[in-house]
Amino acid sequence: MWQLYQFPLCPFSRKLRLLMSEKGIGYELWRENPWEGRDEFLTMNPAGRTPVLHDPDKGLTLCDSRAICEYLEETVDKNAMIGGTAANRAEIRRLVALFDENFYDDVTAPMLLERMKKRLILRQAPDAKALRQAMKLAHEHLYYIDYLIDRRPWLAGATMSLADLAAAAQISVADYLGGIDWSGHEQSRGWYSVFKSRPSFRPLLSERMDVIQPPSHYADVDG
Ligand SMILES: N[C@@H](CCC(=O)N[C@@H](CS)C(=O)NCC(=O)O)C(=O)O
Repeated sequence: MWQLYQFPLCPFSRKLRLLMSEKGIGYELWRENPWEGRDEFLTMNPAGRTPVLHDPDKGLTLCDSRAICEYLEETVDKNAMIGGTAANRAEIRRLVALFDENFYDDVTAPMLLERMKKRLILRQAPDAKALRQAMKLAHEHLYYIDYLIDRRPWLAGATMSLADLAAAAQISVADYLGGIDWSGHEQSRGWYSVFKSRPSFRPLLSERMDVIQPPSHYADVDG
């Protein structure tokens, strides 16, 4: 059985969990706080980042969420999440990069720093200006999702794909940390609430990160 090393608010681990669940791949969750720099963890992933996917029976260790998602796509046929024509697949990969890189840098990473790391690790107060800037940039990203959903049923086209999983994973962490204001984003809200009711998403929404509590609408399917 796969062992997934992660912590509840790691968006890249969330993307992987969504993919594994949608493809029906079983796994065990192993809690890892990458900032602690545990020796055994650094041996598995010298980059010191979650997620890491390990199969003790095969002696196989995979690192980096995008490399792992591609591996699972190549080895498990069920529910292709990077499918369609070459052009469709390029569009899926473009959007995965947009959410893994731009959304993460603009919104999720600053929210994690200000609301999680400063509280749990650095024992510092959050910087209100940095939080306002992250929330402003979240609006820009939600406007782009509104634009896409006005034109397609799912972010990258006619069917759900890894692009939707990557976006929902980032947004769910930002939402947990109070960084998402859904007002004025009906298309994004509708797309995300369909997602929230999927069996793959429910376990993520019920998990909590230590002493940090999400806003009341966070796990509400109609919220
Ligand atoms: N490109 C990597 C990014 C992984 C990443 O940045 N993970 C964060 C947690 S969300 C991490 O482990 N950071 C190290 C730390 O917090 O010390 C991936 O897709 O897996």
